[in-house]
Amino acid sequence: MSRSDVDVVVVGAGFAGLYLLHELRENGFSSRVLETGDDVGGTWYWNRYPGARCDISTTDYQFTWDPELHDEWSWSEKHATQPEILRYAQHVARKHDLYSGIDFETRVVGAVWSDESRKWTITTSKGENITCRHYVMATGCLSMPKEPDIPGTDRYKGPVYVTGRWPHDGVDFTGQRVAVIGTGSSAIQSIPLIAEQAAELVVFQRTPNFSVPAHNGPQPADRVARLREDRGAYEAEARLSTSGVPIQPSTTSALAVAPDTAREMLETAWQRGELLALGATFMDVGISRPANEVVSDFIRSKIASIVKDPKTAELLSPRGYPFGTKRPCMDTNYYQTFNLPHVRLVDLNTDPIRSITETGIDFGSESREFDAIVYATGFDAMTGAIVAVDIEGRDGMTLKKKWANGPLTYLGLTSVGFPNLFMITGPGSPSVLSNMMVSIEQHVEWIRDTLVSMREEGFETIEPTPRAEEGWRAHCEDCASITLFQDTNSWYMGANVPGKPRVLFPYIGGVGRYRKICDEVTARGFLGFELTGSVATRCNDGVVREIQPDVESVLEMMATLGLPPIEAMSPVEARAFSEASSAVRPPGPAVGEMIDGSLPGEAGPLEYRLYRPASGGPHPVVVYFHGGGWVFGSHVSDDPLCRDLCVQADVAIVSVNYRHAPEDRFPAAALDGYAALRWVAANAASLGFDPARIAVAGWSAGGNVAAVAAQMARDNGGPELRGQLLLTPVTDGSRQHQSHTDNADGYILTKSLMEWFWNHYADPADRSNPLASPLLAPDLSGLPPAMVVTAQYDPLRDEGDAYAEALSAAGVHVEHLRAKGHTHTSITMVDMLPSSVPPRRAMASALRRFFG
Ligand code: N01
Repeated sequence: MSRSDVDVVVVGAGFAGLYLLHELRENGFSSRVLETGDDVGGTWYWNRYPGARCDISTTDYQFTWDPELHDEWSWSEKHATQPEILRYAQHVARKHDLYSGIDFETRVVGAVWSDESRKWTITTSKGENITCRHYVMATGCLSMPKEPDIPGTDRYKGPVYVTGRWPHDGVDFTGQRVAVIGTGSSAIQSIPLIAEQAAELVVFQRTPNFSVPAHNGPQPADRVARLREDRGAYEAEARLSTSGVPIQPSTTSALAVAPDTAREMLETAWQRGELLALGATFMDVGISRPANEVVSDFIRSKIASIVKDPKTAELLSPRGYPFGTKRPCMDTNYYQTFNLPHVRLVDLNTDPIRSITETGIDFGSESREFDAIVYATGFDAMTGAIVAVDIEGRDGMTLKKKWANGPLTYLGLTSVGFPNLFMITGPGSPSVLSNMMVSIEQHVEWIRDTLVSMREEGFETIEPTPRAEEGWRAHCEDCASITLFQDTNSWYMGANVPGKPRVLFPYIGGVGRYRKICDEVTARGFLGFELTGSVATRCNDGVVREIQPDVESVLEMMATLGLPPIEAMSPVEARAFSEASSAVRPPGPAVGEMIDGSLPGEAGPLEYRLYRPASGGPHPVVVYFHGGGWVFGSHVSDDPLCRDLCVQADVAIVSVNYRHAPEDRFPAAALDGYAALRWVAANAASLGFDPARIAVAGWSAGGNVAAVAAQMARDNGGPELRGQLLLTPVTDGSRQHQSHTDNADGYILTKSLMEWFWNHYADPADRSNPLASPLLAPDLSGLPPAMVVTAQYDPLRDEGDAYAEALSAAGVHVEHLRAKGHTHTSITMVDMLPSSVPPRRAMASALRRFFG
């Protein structure tokens, strides 16, 4: 093997580089690992500041690929210190003879792809050019300290320390006046120890952080017991968990328990001394601001009870951003340190640093001299180390230029225009939102298996397609948008580095979901990748995930329940099942008033429920028809949706219990719908509505009834309608549409259930009647303005789309919302699915527009 031409060049000899080197060798790939430092360890090589520890328990933060390590190595504490973790990395490297595969004190200064040779050329700081087929960045997510952005940093003549580049032989602060700038994890770990030595310590804080006590000590007994009992099962659970640590997800809302109970639960979590325990106490800490406040309040109360000076306690108390959206910290006596007489906290919001000077710091109205300054100001996270070297891909494009507005990757592993470039724990993968060991192992194994598979099939290059990359970006954004992360100035969002684009850099869909997606990409013939070789080219273009992440979670949860198919039930059983399901859902927002009554239908009285907003009337009124396939449901079955529309659109809603099949078949529901509409119009004024502002709305079969009622009103002399809101409506029972097949199964409303509904409702001959299939009406002109909402994963999608298009072609003003990643039912799940909020908001806006 020539050392200057290898199969794979790997940058970085941290845990990722070490494991990858091992796997490359095991699988017969030649490689070079290039490392800037003079030893292995990565993060744990560079971050030697006092107090540096891992804040994931050592039961979880260790390699799993070499089972012998578990017997050979025993951790002395629950949260290992930096020297111990570094010794562990060195032990692994020695045991597997990895040192011999690493070039130390060797930086990469350039990397250029050649389409002609299908190889990368890597130039090193030692002047060497190495060609390689594959180039892997194992450079770590928090390895590039942030450039100083404080005025005067170069003026100071005394010693300056950066936490991420700490001197190897330590620093003695005894008797010194020390300034620490920053209050992130590194500062919070080091401040108590620096305070033990310093004569005077001033901490400069821009944003207070949430920190929980580490309670250092032995490994957690419950985890150790589970590992002893069945290590394989424990590790498998970690790999499929949300954050790479096997924690049973909570099913309790922080808002569903009494305040005292919430406090007790949080106190238990606080005492555990585990980073993830507080956030995992409740299911909605990451997605609901009020739920998050329960946890935030608890931590603030802890700070107030620890820090004696109330003013300092308040300054240390984070406010204005949700717990967990900046990386929470773990400490040993951090808050207690501020009770020491020689420790002072400066709030940079009221006393900003005017300049670092030759001898100290000018801040607020003061000038102070210091014997040493510690910068704990963080990192250019996730992308800093990757773009530090101009990686030049196809056609001279550099990754830095491509990522100017935010990193674009497929799976956080690869990027269009950069064939055969892989990133370990790159942006767009769970990385820093996970236990890094689990994520590193998963990426190394995916890259290893991909290279082996390419070799076996004779492919030389692999590159994602633009469609797959854009799809992944959209999926990452969908995941991020249902969390609280996006409004916080955090390094997760790139907000700590001036000029850095603001996006959520890591993938927040969870480690388990992410792993399944990567495995699916492989199983589907490298979906979203183009592979080329001298023998063949293969491109299996596509998008791996488009479904909204919370919708997918609901589907997964329902799949585990093993529910019987509704179409195997009798109508009576189906109605009971539907009512039982409705009984356990959140109720929806409070409205001004709800009144139940009855109105005359086509063949007898029909029940209705009136929802009125709290605001003063007279309100416009929407006559609403519920879903349930004409077979089940009632005037109260869509309660949460009706309340939500009532509040958001500030309209009155009359939800009607039209007659159901099979007892009352077609056209009973249609005729009742129109009769109810007529009655509401005739009695609008006496019911307190504005008689000039009436619309119809409905979901599913109710959307069908609403559309038919609008046509009947047009054809039978009124009432005049201001609009029709049709949510995933049934519009055509006469034939199959493509979406009936595409979305036949797995999305709650199935093709066979829809057939069951139709069979109960209408004879085949009747299904072409426009009163059953409004799409088939010979003329759609003259109908009121419409909003039609269709869902991507709905068997009814195409007939809804067709109705929107047909209305528009007939000159009707139509707003057509194609709800990406949604199912037939998901948009109605009020207070359950954050991703359903925007489509419902759009529906409420449409109602407001109907009524001017
Ligand atoms: O860096 P940080 P870190 N003027 O970015 C402040 C991991 N880690 O090295 O919040 C004044 O968190 C900045 O203020 P603000 C862990 O993932 C893990 O501490 O931007 N202040 C902040 O207070 C962690 O999250 C472990 O307003 C300035 C601080 O400096 C990540 O590494 C241990 C400033 C930077 O905090 C990074 O942690 C350590 C300025 N110009 C780290 N610029 C464990 O496993 C920045 N700041 C335990």
